[in-house]
Amino acid sequence: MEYENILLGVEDGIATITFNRPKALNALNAPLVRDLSDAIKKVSEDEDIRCLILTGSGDKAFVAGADIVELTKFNSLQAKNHIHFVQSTFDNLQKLSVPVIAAVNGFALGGGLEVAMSCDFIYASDNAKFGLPEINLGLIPGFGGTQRLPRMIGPNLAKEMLFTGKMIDAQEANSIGLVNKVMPQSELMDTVLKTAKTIASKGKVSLRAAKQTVNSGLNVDLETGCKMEADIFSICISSEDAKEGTTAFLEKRKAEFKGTYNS
Ligand code: CO8
Repeated sequence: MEYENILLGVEDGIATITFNRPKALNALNAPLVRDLSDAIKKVSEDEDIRCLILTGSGDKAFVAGADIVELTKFNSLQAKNHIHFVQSTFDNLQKLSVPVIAAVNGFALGGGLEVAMSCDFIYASDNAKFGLPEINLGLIPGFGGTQRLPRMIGPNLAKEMLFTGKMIDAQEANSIGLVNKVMPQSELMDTVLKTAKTIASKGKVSLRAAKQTVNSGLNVDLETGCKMEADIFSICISSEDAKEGTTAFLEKRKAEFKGTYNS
């Protein structure tokens, strides 16, 4: 399906969503988020998709934040309704059963950083810049930034970024654990695709289980998390993928995962 504000492509089981408003540095307005929400639903319904990549059009920005022109038109109630819609869209992104990689190719500010943090991990080009600059607008983040950033980099560093509104470069983002890998922009998509292909070659059942166990475990104490791990492991072990993976190891061949629970 054609969208006005994003591009959705699927090749060899790997889907790519590209934020596509380059003249506004891919800023997130309501029509773009509606497109994103629909595309996430499509990805969730397509059994053949094994991995999703998010990136931005052009060589300057991933997403430069919420659309500031649009947000000046919201009253309090409209702002709250819009925020609920965007937050639920980012939650749906985070809860997708397939792994999601953010390929950050430039500015990831405000809502741009918030959408990147809703992905499973971030690879960045060396020109990328990250920040929550809402404080400079007399605002705070509204799409999960006050919650996800401290969980990712700790409260002290997150508060410094929130209170100063400063941007950090890709190297610094890498050094504080916000970004997994930094590379020249010309290598970003190839590197992300390579990782996506590695992920796509694994068993769908165990990928989903690994993602779900980490995400759910982050919200509970260690003991409860380990119990969840045992429960989810016990479901995994009876899957066809697990039989194939262990049999392939013993037969000294490459596993061919089908992604089904029952044999
Ligand atoms: N919204 C709308 N338009 C934008 C945005 C944005 N966030 N960012 C850039 N643009 C537009 C510019 O206005 C400009 O348009 P034009 O060519 O028509 O003048 C074009 O993109 C290019 O931008 P610049 O000329 O500014 O490019 P520079 O290279 O000089 O600067 C920056 C790049 C540093 C990224 C700069 O554009 C900037 O600071 N942008 C704003 C960043 C920002 O503050 N983001 C946070 C926004 S708030 C937010 O994300 C969440 C708030 C909570 C939402 C609640 C909703 C109800």
